Amino acid sequence: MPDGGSGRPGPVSATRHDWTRDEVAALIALPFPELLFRAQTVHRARFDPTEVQISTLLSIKTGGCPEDCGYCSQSVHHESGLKASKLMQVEAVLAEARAAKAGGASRFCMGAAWRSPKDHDLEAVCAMIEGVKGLGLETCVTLGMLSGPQAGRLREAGLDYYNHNLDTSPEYYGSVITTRTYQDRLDTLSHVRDAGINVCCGGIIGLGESEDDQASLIATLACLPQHPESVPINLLVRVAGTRLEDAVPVDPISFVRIIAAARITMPASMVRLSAGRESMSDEAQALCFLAGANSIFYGPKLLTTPNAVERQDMRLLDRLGMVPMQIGGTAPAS
Ligand code: SAM
Ligand code: DTB
Ligand code: SF4
Repeated sequence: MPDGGSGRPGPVSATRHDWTRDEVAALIALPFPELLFRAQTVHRARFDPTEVQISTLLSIKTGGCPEDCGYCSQSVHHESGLKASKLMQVEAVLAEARAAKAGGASRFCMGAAWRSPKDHDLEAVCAMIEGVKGLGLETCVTLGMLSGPQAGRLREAGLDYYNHNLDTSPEYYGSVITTRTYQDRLDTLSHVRDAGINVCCGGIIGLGESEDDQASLIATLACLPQHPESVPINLLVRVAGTRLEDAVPVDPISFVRIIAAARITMPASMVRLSAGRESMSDEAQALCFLAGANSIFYGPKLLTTPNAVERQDMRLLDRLGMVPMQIGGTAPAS
């Protein structure tokens, strides 16, 4: 898809895939008015700034994960008090998807606490994907590492998006997760891409990483051969019992700066203001929208932790004169 394919007004800058960490760091450090102006300019060239894409999350298989991600309530290496459960039945998942659609979601995202799916579990997830698509919703799943054939099977079932986050910089990754490598993540992302599934890939801010790590994460995402269609930027939800429960809270203005950098470097991607909204003020969220975020998770829960309250979300959008994006309203990334 050529740049500017959305047909929306405004100057369209060239999409680059050669960002350096230092260039991104310099962007993040711009005077705030300059940074937001640049992010707004890029955003308006391809998107209607009043529209927000709404996704709803469901944990279809919770807890008991063998990985040791330092932030995660679902790792067996943590004592978060979370009760592990088996893969949900298809009908129960579809009931949740119907409720999400009735609540205004255009995409339904299903997450499983696996290192990688077993083939028989993948078949059950394929049935969920087919059922959710049948309701007229876009589908996204996040199941851990995939082989090429597994990605192909998900595509065959009609999967629209696969979420697989890089989470942090390549340099800091080993301080957060030791049970897999950055290259493992990149390998799965290329299997997903090769299978023709849209990529949802982003990270977490607040893991104790440096500003250089934050710039490096954004530069890594922006240097992927094709930008992810969807870029979730999560603010760490500090879960008691996890290794990062006492991580230093992030300054909301610094968080807005990261959102702006994601918008500027990946101009055609949907940038999702993801986990962590519950702890943000309405004003900080409004700044994130001004910085180019145009997607949120909506609903009572994320995967295992509470989300921002729905009534307040709709009131915020209303106060800002913003509206939920309809299915198909997303511009493809390049
Ligand atoms: N197990 C799969 C995986 O790791 O890819 C899928 C589920 S995992 C929970 C999906 C993503 O949720 C992680 O990559 C991470 O970015 C995000 N996440 C998990 N716990 C989080 C937390 N406490 N705060 C913010 N984001 C979190
Ligand atoms: C993403 O980037 N964030 C979502 C989704 N993709 C799967 C998950 C957020 C999880 C927050 C912590 C929890 O609820 O367990
Ligand atoms: Fe497992 Fe995913 Fe949590 Fe890591 S983030 S512990 S892989 S569920």
